[in-house]
Amino acid sequence: MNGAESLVRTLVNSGVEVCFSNPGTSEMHFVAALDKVEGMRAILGLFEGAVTGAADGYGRMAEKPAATLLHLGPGLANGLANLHNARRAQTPVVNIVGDHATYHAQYDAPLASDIMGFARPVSGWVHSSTSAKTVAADGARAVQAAMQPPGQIATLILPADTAWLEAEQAAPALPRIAPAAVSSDAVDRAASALKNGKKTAVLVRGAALKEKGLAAAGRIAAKSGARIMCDTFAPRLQRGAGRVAIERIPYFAEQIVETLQDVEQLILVGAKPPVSFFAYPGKPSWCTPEGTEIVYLAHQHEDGTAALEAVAEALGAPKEPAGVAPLQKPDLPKTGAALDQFTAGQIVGHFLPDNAIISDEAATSGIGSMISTVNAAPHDHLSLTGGSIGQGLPLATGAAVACPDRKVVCLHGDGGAMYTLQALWTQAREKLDVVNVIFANRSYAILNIELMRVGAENPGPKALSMLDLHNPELNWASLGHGMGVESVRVETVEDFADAFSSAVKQKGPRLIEVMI
Ligand SMILES: Cc1ncc(C[n+]2csc(CCOP(=O)(O)OP(=O)(O)O)c2C)c(N)n1
Repeated sequence: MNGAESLVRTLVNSGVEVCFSNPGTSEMHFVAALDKVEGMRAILGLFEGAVTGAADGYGRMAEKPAATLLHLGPGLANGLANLHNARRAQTPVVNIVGDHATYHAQYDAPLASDIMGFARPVSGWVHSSTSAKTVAADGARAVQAAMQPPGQIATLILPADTAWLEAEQAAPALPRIAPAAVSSDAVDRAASALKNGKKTAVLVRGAALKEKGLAAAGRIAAKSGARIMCDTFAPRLQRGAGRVAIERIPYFAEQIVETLQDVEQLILVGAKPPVSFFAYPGKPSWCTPEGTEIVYLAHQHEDGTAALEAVAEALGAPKEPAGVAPLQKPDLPKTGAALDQFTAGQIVGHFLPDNAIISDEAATSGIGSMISTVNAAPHDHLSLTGGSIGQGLPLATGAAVACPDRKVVCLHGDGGAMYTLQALWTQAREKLDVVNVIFANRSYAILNIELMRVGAENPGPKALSMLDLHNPELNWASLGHGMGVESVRVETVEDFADAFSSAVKQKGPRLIEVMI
């Protein structure tokens, strides 16, 4: 057995079942090992941003890492933006990055680069293997590191000779590190804060945004009247009918300030105090009102769900949570209504199948669907966690690999979707069950808003042309078709309702270009 095979066997032993790949010469032994070892699905992405974004979507839904296979420094660098988003989402990911053979490094061949330097800012754990005999142990440590709560990126650099030289054996899985229990002091502090009569908000992030944590938070709300909130961009939020509906913190600083103006106590569960996404001249960055008491109930590596349940018990909260969303699918828009994000959102909410997964990078077109899905069928909502656009299509791709029995709906701005549209090809090749809805406003619309907000005065034609996508017009139906995805363009609410309802009924990838 060579080092590469010992690594693939170790990854499988450690529960890694999928490798999203874009390999090159230095990864050929790893690629060859994929055929020798049972239990590792290999999925090709045609750009590394599609590979790393898919690993993020997979990890958010499977709650364990996929591996990526990336080609030296440049391959990793192409994937960095979506690794940045994955880091912000605290998704477990194991990157395997090939490198030149150890003895080749001295010659500074063309593909030599500072791989460590590329890897460090996004990785919680980085290691470069030094011997074929240690690669397996390194792989087991990488998986353990990726799974360390709350989840992080582990990057293992694999010099080509450590892959091709003789290894001894695969390594067994290392123990999983469980989320830490919160101290009883932290529970007591939060419970007494919730009893002191002050206006309180509980801000939740991480695994506690799944049904169980939300139910505990809803019980706390039922007893104490506290508001339950989540960040604007939560990695994964379970919502829709039967779930406790929680308030989402708005995007712009002044809206956050307004939302939080009455809050006297902010209890944090795996979350940080909200700040403005960007700084703007004359506007606050820190959005929690001055004097607000900040109480840490659970840190990110701790078990937020158990902490919320313990607080609910300590308060003597009723078993029934407050704020459970009833099933109330939105009506379809009236015939002849304009096709915009709100009518499109109604259609999405109306036809959304049970247990769907929404990958949301709809940008300025996202509010309509957020409103229309509060009381839609229960679903998971995945958002753009690190602000680096081009996440949505790959994320949907990875989520569909993780959850083959669930429909994935990807809602995307046309500008962001252009960054990683290669993910469509992977969806077609793997026959993944994704409905991609592209909001074709032919604009970087959010930047038109930001241009005004930052106080850049009198934008001229050059400035405005930097935010405009009209010339030439993208044709998403053709782009999707060209990558093997059945695609259609719609211009009316009737056509979108037809296209979306038929796409969710069938299996396999579809693309709908919504002209708004
Ligand atoms: C990697 C990266 N590059 C550039 C940006 C800056 N940026 C933010 S939003 C945006 C345009 C988004 O356009 P689109 O997806 O069409 O959504 P819209 O704003 O039109 O709703 C750009 C270029 C970014 N956030 N990330």
